[in-house]
Amino acid sequence: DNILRLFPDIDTSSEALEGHDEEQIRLMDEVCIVLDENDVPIGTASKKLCHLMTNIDKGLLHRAFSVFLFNEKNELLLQQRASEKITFPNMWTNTCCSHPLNVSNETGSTLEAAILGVKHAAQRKLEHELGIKKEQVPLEKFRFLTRIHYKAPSDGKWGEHEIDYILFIKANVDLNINKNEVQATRYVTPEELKQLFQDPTLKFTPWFKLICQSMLFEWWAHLESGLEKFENEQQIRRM
Ligand code: DMA
Ligand code: MN
Repeated sequence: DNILRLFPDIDTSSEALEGHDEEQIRLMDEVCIVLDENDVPIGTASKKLCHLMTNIDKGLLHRAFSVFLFNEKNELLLQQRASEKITFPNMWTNTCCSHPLNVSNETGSTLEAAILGVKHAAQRKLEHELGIKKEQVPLEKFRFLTRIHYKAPSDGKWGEHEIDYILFIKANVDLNINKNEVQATRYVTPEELKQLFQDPTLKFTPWFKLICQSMLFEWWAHLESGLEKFENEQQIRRM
């Protein structure tokens, strides 16, 4: 991890992973893109290092994306995270989230290149988590809206600190759920989603709540016409 030069006193111990699911531990070796506050890549670090609260508290920030997928009826596909997930297990959230990795087609320094990079990463993870074939979610169908910079603890040890690229896509897809990632899915209308938020037995991820409380319902209302005016926002929204 070259990140040790930038953050010399970072926590690199592995005890935080003890007792977790083996496959999810393996995925903690993925290499994320480390950013400064303006979304400029400054290095790379493992997914594990990027999600330890002790490191986040030292300023470690990485690039991420959040996909919101809608069917032909403009219903949003939600997922409930698997109990095996190390961060935010069992919580309901938007269709798919993850990180562009330090691989050639997912990195980018300019905003334009970074948007293309997260679209490639989105295709990869829609297939990995939900079994959606790339042909059903072609790159040109993704619409980039904006970037959200937020920080959120999960439990004591783990959390998120990301610049999160928001991607909308309208596509009818076939699902083949990876149970190690996702325990349930459902499509919702805006009204149904608002009802779900009233159910005290359901837990939602912090980023999904932030997006719902700010822009989601307005963007959603413009899915059929007028979404262009919300697309390609240059400014990073700080939340
Ligand atoms: C990380 O999502 C990205 C955001 C926007 C929270 P995640 O924890 O689902 O990532 P992964 O599926 O790679 O574990
Ligand atoms: Mn993350």
